[in-house]
Amino acid sequence: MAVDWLDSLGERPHRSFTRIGSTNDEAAAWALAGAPDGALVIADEQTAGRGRLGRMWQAAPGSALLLSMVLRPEIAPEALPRVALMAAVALAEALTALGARPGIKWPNDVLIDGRKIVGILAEATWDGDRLAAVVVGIGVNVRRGALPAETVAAFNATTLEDALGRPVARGEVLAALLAGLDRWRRRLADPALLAAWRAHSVTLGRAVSAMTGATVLRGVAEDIDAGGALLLRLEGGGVRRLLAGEVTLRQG
Ligand code: BT5
Repeated sequence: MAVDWLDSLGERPHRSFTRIGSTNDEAAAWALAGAPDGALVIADEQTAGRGRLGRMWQAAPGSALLLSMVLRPEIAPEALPRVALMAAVALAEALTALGARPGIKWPNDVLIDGRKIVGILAEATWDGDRLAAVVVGIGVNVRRGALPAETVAAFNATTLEDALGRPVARGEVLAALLAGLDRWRRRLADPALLAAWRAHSVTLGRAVSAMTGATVLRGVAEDIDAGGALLLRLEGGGVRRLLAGEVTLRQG
């Protein structure tokens, strides 16, 4: 792999690959073998990049940021969703610093102009019933060719180069992102994290359809709570607390 964009890794323990199955799998295996807090796995290409629920994450070789960070947070299991919220905040801030105007769609998609530019996949690694580590995997569409043209439309996706209208080096994005992750990963319990998430949210205050399992709920996305759950004020009255799901923003 070209080393120019790896300069920002500095002294951080890391493993970099030209091609790998999934950086999340490599990071989880490394975590079990003792990878320290903040260790990073990064790749130019993934042959089995994963999204949530077994979905695929696609990226053309060499044009996206594909990485996973090992975290060893001291948090209760019910606070685990905060790790993905934290990554979304770090990404929103990094993209803002680069000149874009990103928004976070619950739970942790980062969008620019309503199009998905980032995917986040946080997975806990257990050692028996003890939380050993959390691996937070991040894919950012950086270069214009990061996705084949037909998938850009099918996924309603975009790239940072398209959003900014200028060439963007992956190293630029990596440096900004690592600064944000290092700042926020030590502040998982800080109410300021939720405040920063709210400030970047494009979901709160909006009429949404939320799909959880096979059920579709309609209502207004009122807030997130301390555990990262979405509080949905239902059209028929009452508030539902959603721990996971897909949200579609509705007009009006
Ligand atoms: C996600 O899943 O958004 C989490 C993706 C995490 C990817 C990173 S890359 C580094 C690390 N290693 C891994 O193996 N994974 C992580 P989800 O919310 O389930 O969204 C997946 C859906 O997004 C797919 O079904 C497509 O519709 C769409 N999609 C796939 N590739 C995309 C891309 N490059 N840009 C935008 N949308 C994409």
